[in-house]
Amino acid sequence: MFRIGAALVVGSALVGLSVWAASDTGADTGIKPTYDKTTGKLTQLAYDSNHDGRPDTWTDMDGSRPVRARIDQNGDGKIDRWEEYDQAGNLSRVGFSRRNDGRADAWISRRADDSIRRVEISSTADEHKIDRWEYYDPSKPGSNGNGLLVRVEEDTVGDGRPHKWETYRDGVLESVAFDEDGDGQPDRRLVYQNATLTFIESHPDAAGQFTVRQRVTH
Ligand SMILES: [Ca+2]
Ligand SMILES: [Ca+2]
Ligand SMILES: [Ca+2]
Repeated sequence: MFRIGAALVVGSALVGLSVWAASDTGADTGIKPTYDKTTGKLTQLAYDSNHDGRPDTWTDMDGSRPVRARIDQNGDGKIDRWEEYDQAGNLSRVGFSRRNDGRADAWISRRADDSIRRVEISSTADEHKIDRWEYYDPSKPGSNGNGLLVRVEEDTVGDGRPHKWETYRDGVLESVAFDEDGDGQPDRRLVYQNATLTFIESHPDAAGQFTVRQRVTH
């Protein structure tokens, strides 16, 4: 579902395409340009990417520069992919709808250091209220084409900061830490071995190191 690799390819293809369309190539391309009536500047491109006669990709343009795009990838009439471009016309952020309800609720930004990929998720589909962060290692295959899940952070109280932390090893839950007093620092950590709860750590010192470690007997 979150194929940023493919996303970036599609993005650059779109940029190429938009420049191409801007040079006015005729009607058979499936691309419909809209121009500002006063300035004559290109403002939008509607593109029928799968040639079914209906546009599915709408790119807002600032002349030859793409600004953002709304895409209905599966043709159900609801937008399911949102692309944002930087000043240089490079794809900078992609939004998705995990619920497929026509509203973006998860975003991936392109970062200089792409060794770990972060997906920002909003349970209320509000890009200003991110309350879940998922981190993937794209060098390892995962179940969703986005790499292997390595950790998750969750804002459980709605203040914009994480209060729950999960780590994964080879895709299996390794630890869950909780912030119990709302200061943004973990107070208790559950440690799993072979997917079995093995230790409960608590009483962190000033440096955040847990000073009490209890073995869980089963
Ligand atoms: Ca179409
Ligand atoms: Ca759709
Ligand atoms: Ca705390």
